[in-house]
Amino acid sequence: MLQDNIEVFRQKLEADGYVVVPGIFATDVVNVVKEKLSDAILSVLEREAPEYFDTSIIASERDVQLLLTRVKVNAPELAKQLRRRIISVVGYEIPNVLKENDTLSFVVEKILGIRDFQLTLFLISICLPESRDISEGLLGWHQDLGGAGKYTIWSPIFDHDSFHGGYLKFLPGDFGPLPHTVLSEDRNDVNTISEALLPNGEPVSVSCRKGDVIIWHDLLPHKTGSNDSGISRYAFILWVDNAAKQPYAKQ
Ligand SMILES: O=C(O)CCC(=O)C(=O)O
Repeated sequence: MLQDNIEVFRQKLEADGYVVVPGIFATDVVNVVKEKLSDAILSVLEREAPEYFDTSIIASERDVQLLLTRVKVNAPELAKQLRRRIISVVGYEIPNVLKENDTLSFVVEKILGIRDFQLTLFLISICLPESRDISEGLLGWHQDLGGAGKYTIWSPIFDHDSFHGGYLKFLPGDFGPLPHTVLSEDRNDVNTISEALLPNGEPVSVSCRKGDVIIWHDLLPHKTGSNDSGISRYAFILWVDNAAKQPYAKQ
């Protein structure tokens, strides 16, 4: 199935700057990431917000994810701080596990045209419930600009009910580097292109299912799609590039 459609995916990426490729990560691979995330949520909550660390309600992994949602409802500022802490605890591991994945290697080679690749960074994206703006930790319009790799690979950890609204928004088009002038909520996040400087075009909303990936190239303007649902949304993000290239920090 993947093999049969590989050329279609390659052409879609070339034409629009992004592509959704289904069925890349098996459940056990996503589970490794999920367990790391759950551990990080629990350890940060226990240490930094013990009033929300309620083990009696933790019957399943899903409940662990809901703990953070509960903080956002009761204490939005605290939720933002915890979100950053969780990202810093869990955010920069695992590329080696994922790099061993044959399906991912196949995709990188056949769709991105990179035979010997490096995954330089691993980041968990946490989009808290009812979040629609960079002041709430979403990333506004930006280009990745080759910061950590030529392409970004984004994959959700759960199937989520804000699926249809778009996990990400893209502005397809052939753009060079655009000025990034708006500071993001967190100095470790990327800066943002102001709406006034955004080129004309029709943004598209893009989602996928757990195990699928969304891939885009580093000049494609994109932003986090809002989370209009009542529960947090989680994804992992990889930057991929030629192994021979020296990685350097994201802009
Ligand atoms: O997951 C997100 O919120 C957006 C990720 C993104 O835009 C990026 O990594 O460049």
